[in-house]
Amino acid sequence: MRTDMHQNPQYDHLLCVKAQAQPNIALIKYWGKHDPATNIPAVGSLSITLDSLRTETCIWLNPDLPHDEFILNGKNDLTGLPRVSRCLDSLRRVAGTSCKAHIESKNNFPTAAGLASSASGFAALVIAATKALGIQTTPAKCADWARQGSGSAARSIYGGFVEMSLQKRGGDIEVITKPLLTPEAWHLEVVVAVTSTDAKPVSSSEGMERTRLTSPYYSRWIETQDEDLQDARKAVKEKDFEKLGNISEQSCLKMHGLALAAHPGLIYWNAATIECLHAIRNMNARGYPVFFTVDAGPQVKAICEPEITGEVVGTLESVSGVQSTIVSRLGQGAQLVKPS
Ligand code: 2P0
Repeated sequence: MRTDMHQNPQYDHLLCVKAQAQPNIALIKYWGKHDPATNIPAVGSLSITLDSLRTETCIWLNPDLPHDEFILNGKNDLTGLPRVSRCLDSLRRVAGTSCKAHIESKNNFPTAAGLASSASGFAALVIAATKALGIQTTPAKCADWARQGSGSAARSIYGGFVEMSLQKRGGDIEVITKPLLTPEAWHLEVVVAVTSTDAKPVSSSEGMERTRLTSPYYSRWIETQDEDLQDARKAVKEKDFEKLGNISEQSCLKMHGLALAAHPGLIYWNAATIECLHAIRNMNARGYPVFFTVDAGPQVKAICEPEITGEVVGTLESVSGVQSTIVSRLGQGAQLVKPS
């Protein structure tokens, strides 16, 4: 079965399973791991899933392959392959097979540049792979497998507003990801100001570990996260834009303050990033319902009420160094799609 992203004609006769997922943007940030080996986060987080940014992933199981193959955006990705194979290994153990897979994945937005491509990537991979391997599953289980691939990926299994929380069970920590509010329940929009399309110099995993080991603020970050989550959860339930904006900006600045104080300090921003933050603060001070967040990269995300999206785009596009903007509504969770 052929798809538009299909690179290799030898797969024409094999069955492809295709899934899509959208990145999510954390309003209350995840930064730091409780256990790097199992990828259990040190803190809970709360996010919104986007609509117009998209990863599409096709998987072909092929018993003749000696190892997995991973094509990302049309190129053989040997760097990303070990993480992809590790995720597939967990699923193969459940399915009781060792059959290898050929995977082709494509993003319609810059990869590894602070736009959460690993979140949508692993969410799409898990949805496609569980289906291909015939695993009977639930969204909660898919979220947990996606989280083992990339912490933020669990949140992209669901649409709208999503919370990932940590619960202690005896000596263990259980990670629970669940939707809080559908995208239809609160119509917010996101304007992404792209200030660079280069891949970030320090990966999130490496940055988090460096922060955990060297940032003097790390323990306070862990201690204050539950209160931030509680405030944000309440703001989402009450659809209180101002409250959500305040707590989200604070969480973003706290995360970056923490990372800046690591050794060597992690500077994910460029000059345009900071100019955008000032421009958004300035709009907000003039009464516009808009707030910012920034992830481990230089792009700025402005979250706003839909009536002012055009003005937010205009403001951000006039900032020197902004290359383009992407507008998105909130979107649905990861799902299977028909191969084209
Ligand atoms: C988040 N970020 O909550 C935070 C905010 C970036 C800044 O999760 O190591 O790719 O694969 O678990 O999920 C980006 O890190 O990290 C991230 P891994 P991930 O969205």
